[in-house]
Amino acid sequence: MSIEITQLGGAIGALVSGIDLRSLDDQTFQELHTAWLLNLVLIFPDQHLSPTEQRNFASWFGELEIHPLTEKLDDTPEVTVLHSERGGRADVWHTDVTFNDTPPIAAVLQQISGPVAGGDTMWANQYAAFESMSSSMQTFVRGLTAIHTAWPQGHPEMKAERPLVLRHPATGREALAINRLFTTRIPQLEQAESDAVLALLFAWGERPELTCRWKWSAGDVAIWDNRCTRHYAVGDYKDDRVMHRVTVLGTYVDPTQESPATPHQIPTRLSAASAFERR
Ligand SMILES: O=C(O)CCC(=O)C(=O)O
Repeated sequence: MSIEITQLGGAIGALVSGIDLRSLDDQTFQELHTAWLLNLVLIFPDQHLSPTEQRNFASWFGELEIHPLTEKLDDTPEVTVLHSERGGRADVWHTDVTFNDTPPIAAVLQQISGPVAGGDTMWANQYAAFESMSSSMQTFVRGLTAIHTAWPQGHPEMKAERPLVLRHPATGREALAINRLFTTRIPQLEQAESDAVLALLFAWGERPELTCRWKWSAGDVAIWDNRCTRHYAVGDYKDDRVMHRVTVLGTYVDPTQESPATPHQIPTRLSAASAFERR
């Protein structure tokens, strides 16, 4: 397969053409994986994957989640359905499931049907968010942790305290690791200080210069790296919008290790609620 990769935004995102996600081989996967680590979000237009094909593609990247709570397909439970008219809207900048100690590493999203206009998805590069700070600010935030909770989904007891800056296990780059949906507090600071610093850092990581945006057509597929991005589903549409999503759990798989890059076993493990459920 001879694939072509072109940048989508200056800071994040790439379009991949000349590929059929149904028939990956080890070498093509390695190419894709490298491009994914480099661009953080890959878009594959016009793929029209069946639920099984979407699940199989995602399973190249690691172990998959079967979500205990969300609407999913009966015969392919790894596929969650995001239906805008049934609450499947995610129009707040977020990173998925950061209230878990090991949030998912990736999500594979496909548009099944969408509005005539609007309903784009945006992603923001959180390496660039960190790297564009002054060194004084970098030093300050490196010393902090943040509390993340699932309160928007009605589960404030589900929480994690994680460093505010995380080093990506594959690239070694540091990324700002907070988001306005789930991050509630910097415990080292007084409440008012924490509120002000979080407000600054939320906005800092959402600047247009850090983002790319995809206008979907049915059958388009995206995969993002949840360890170094935030995303936002723009809520500017009226018609129904249906997306299929498969989540790759936070067990990192290093494709350079000696085991061949073949898809992972489909697991039966359950894990915590993800972002779109908050309504
Ligand atoms: O529907 C979208 O465009 C994004 C969905 C989303 O935010 C999510 O799956 O976490």
